[in-house]
Amino acid sequence: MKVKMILPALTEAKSPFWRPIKYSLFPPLGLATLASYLDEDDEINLHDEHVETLDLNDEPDLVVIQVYITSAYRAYQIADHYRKKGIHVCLGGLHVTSLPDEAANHADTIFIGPGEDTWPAFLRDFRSGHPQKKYVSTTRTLENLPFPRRDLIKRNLYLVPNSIVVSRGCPHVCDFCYKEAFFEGGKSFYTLATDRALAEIESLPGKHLYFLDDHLFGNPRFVEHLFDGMRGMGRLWQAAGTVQSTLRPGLLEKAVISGLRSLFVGFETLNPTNLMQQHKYQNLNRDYSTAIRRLHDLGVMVNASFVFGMDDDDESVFDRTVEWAVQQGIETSTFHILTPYPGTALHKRMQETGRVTTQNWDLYDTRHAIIQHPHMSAETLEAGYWRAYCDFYRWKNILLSSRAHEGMTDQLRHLAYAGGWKKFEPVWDWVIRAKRVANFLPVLEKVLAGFKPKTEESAEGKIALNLDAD
Ligand code: B12
Ligand code: SF4
Repeated sequence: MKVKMILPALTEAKSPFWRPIKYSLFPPLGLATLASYLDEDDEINLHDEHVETLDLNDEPDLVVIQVYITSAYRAYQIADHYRKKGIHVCLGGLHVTSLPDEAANHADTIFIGPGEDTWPAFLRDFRSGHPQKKYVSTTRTLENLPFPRRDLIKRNLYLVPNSIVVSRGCPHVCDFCYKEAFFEGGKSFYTLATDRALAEIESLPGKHLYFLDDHLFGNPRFVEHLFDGMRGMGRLWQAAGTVQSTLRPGLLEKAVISGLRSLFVGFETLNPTNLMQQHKYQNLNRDYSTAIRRLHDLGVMVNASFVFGMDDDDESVFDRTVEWAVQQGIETSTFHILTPYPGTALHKRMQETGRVTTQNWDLYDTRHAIIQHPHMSAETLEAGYWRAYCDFYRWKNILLSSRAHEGMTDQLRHLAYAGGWKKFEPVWDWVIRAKRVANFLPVLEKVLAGFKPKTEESAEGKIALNLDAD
């Protein structure tokens, strides 16, 4: 059977004028996971439109498309094209789960929720000639999960080919997050068995890993064993975690010894009323500065995530947040405008009070104001968002922020990392077009390692020094 798997891109990622590096970071891991359930003699073509041009002139037996909200229109366009040719089209992923009726207009079969249970069921039905119109995930387990078919991934087109997930979902419930809607009807947080996770990690070539788990530290016992198992593997890795998890004694140290060098942390807002409103209780009464200091003291760079436009924000939120982030010596920041994704508790609340201003999914990219805010116009929100990015990544602020670190090496690493992402965008643009992204992985590894060759020993040394200082 000929199977074509497609991750469609949002318009920006295909621009002939400008290619942001963020779309050439990670390969389509979800589709590579689904591909692992196909037979050995199936002919699989896996395409990621973010990094390659799609050829739509083929005639596969089955087309499989992953749909995110921002690429939904493109996904439907591709689906319609293949359906006109009489080819069976499957649509699944986050947006399909949020809005199944919309997606069903463009598909022969839709999938609700994660695919590990429904996709093999569909394949059996399809091969026997009786595919259904809709499959709903109910069984949530990663037991017997095959390794993703990474052989189908064009590694040279990505800066971070070794992305991996060892869990699904998250133990928390924040109003604006996609997670509750996506995992409805079953468990919303579950992990691989430690040995299975370690085996997949060992199978990945090179040093660098990026855990794409929503909250890698969500099950402390699981990750403690994982980090113990990773000790000695010589890995350098990045991941996402909560403020709370960075404050837990002992766990972060284990993570660092096993190779953690940069963590994406959801600070979201500096305002406790906002946190209450979004039910982000796990951030309440946590000392953000202590969390950052702890990470920095252990040699972990911080990628801080902030959301603008929660109800208690006003026009001062942009400058205050940037000023605070610079003072803290945060290396990189990701800013968002509050965006209620369909299916979330936030969306329900906003919709009920008539505050959602558009249903144009292209604008749900967290850069557009698509809600009415009690104190700010859409223009103010969007202008503030762009100003925050501009200000945070001014050389003056990058330099200032790097001085929050004590050692010269950490200051240099800060400059190289922050500057590398945001100050050399024209270089990235050229590198992407020249298909040379993969050549920069060794540079990323060097920067993460703080320009030191022996990562693990230096981490242990750093932890020992910190303990002595205490
Ligand atoms: C990596 C990532 C990216 C990467 C690349 C995405 C990629 N290559 O897949 C980059 C950096 C480009 C990116 C960009 C953006 N992202 Co993003 N990203 C992620 C992240 C962290 C991991 C995705 C992943 O690999 N998951 C692991 C794999 C195994 O799971 P999966 O992909 O979901 O696939 C499973 C199921 O969904 C299902 N499935 C999926 N498709 C199909 C199809 C069929 C037929 C079937 C049966 C099943 C099925 O089966 C798979 C196995 O269970 C997620 C968070 C998350 N945890 O998912 C956010 C996330 C997907 N991103 C999000 C957003 C908002 C964005 C941006 C708009 C952000 C921005 N402001 O720039 C952009 C635009 C994305 C776009 N192109 O349209 C949201 C999506 C919200 C939504 N409702 O769609 C998420 C959920 C983050 C969040 N918490 O809000 N992102
Ligand atoms: S902690 Fe993060 S991943 Fe978990 S529910 Fe909240 S926003 Fe979502």
